[in-house]
Amino acid sequence: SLWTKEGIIKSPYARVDVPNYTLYDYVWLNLEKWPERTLTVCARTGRGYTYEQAFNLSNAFAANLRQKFKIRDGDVITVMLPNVPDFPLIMLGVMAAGGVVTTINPIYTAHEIQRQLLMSDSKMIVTLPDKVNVVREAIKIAKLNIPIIVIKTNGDPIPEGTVAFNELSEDIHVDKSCLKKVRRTANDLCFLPYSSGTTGLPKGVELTHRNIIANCQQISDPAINCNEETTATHQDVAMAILPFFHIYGSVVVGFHEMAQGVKLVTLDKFQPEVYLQAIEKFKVNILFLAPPLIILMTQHPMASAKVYQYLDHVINGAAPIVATDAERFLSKVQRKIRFGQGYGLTETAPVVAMSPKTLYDYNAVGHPVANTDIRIVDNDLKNLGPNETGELLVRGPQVMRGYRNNSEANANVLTNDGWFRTGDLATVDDDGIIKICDRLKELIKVKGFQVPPAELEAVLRDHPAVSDAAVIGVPHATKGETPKAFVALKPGFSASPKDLCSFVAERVAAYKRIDDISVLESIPRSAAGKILRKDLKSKYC
Ligand code: AYL
Repeated sequence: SLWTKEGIIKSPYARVDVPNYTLYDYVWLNLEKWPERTLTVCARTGRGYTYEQAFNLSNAFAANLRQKFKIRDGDVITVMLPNVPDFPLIMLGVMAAGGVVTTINPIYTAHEIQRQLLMSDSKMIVTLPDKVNVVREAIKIAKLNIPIIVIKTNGDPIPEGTVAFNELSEDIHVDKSCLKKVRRTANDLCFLPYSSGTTGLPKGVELTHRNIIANCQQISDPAINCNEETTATHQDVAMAILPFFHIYGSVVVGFHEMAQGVKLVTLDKFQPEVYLQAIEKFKVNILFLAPPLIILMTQHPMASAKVYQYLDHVINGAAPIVATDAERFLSKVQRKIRFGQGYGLTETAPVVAMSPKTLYDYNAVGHPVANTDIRIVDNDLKNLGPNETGELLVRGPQVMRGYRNNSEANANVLTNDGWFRTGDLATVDDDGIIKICDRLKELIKVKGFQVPPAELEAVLRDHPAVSDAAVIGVPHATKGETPKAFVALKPGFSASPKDLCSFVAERVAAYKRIDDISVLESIPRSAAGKILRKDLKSKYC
């Protein structure tokens, strides 16, 4: 049995070795086996790189970061890009320069960008030319003065005062020997994505080289891995449609697949027709998806068995899939392919559990990955048994070091005896199969993206007429969930729900917008001041 006497659930997979490398050394380790293979290619423009080109350009970029921009070990650099083919080169280049990557969704508003620039203490930002205006606005609000690097995706001149990435990466005169001065070990930070976790505003999630390498190794177990070996005659093709700025895209699709020599087909703008055509054209055989994409791939008029003829593996993650949505998609494919599920969090780099190739249960997320223990606990953190519902706790080499500069949040989620509290409700059966039941934490997920209620509540409370605000998630057929807000108004003030909705819309990215706001006399709060979200849900939803 995978259950121990104490009520801990073990992984069924053989322990994996976590080599003492940096992430860039790990990704490039087998480079000489496939130098000419394509690393990335843009489905829209055909722009891309071979593995060897990517390695060389990425290191020249790294050397210039140290020489021209004085980047030093541990410095944080913000990457705010859609999935352009250069994205992996930039991440690995920053790391090779000793830096730490933090990523921002390119549709973020200046208000959202400036907060992360400040919190992460970013030394520079990499973005697209058409994002320079909003980035400059954010830099101004944050009272910073940091350089802006831009990716040239066409022949247009770049905005004045910015530096082109390709000038730094294609610089053949740069002296790469300066990279020998970089002192980074497996236990140093390399990635700082933002997550709100259980409660509150987004926090920097400190991930080390080891955290990410461990997770790449863990999901490469033959029972769950999607890949055949890259050889002279074979290369797997994965679609990189999930954003690299999110941990699912960067680690599961990016680093994990790159370490195995896979071709990544990138798409920088979501155009359903281009996306569906590319699946067939590039003979994509591996698809990492989230529920809204699976639904689109079922309903779109272009969706057909012909488009999906090369698929071998489709993996859902980041949010629960409705079983009938999975079945409808598979009936479009018309062949028996693998349909798996991954579960995890930004804080666990990200995968905690993944279904083995043999499991076809759309409500289950499989077993804990290698080197990973989990347990299901009650409110007092006492272990529960098979088929009982409780909070899922994780222990493993992929668990983050902690939230950046936030001992209070760390104390809430990291226990003294080495467990991480996910804030998710789950059950595990006698065979060690995990099912995620619900979210205990306040986090809302819209299309698989985090929408922290505290962030929207803070925006609403900035409105001159609002005295208090609460935001909860309500179920939505295609988005999974959508935020619903309640506000109390200051005496003598008035504001219509429509005005409040546009006030929020001006300040947050489109997927965080609220279109349902109710005005209440007061927001229900506990004696300690906590919003009683359950009461709001049961009374108004
Ligand atoms: P974050 N089913 C249900 N809920 C899920 C699932 C799933 N398969 N995966 C993630 N969640 C929810 O940080 C859960 O509430 O990372 C969890 O606490 O944006 C929260 O999402 C974490 O949200 C993969 C691919 C994990 C992706 C990921 C997750 C990255 C999402 C494993 O194979």
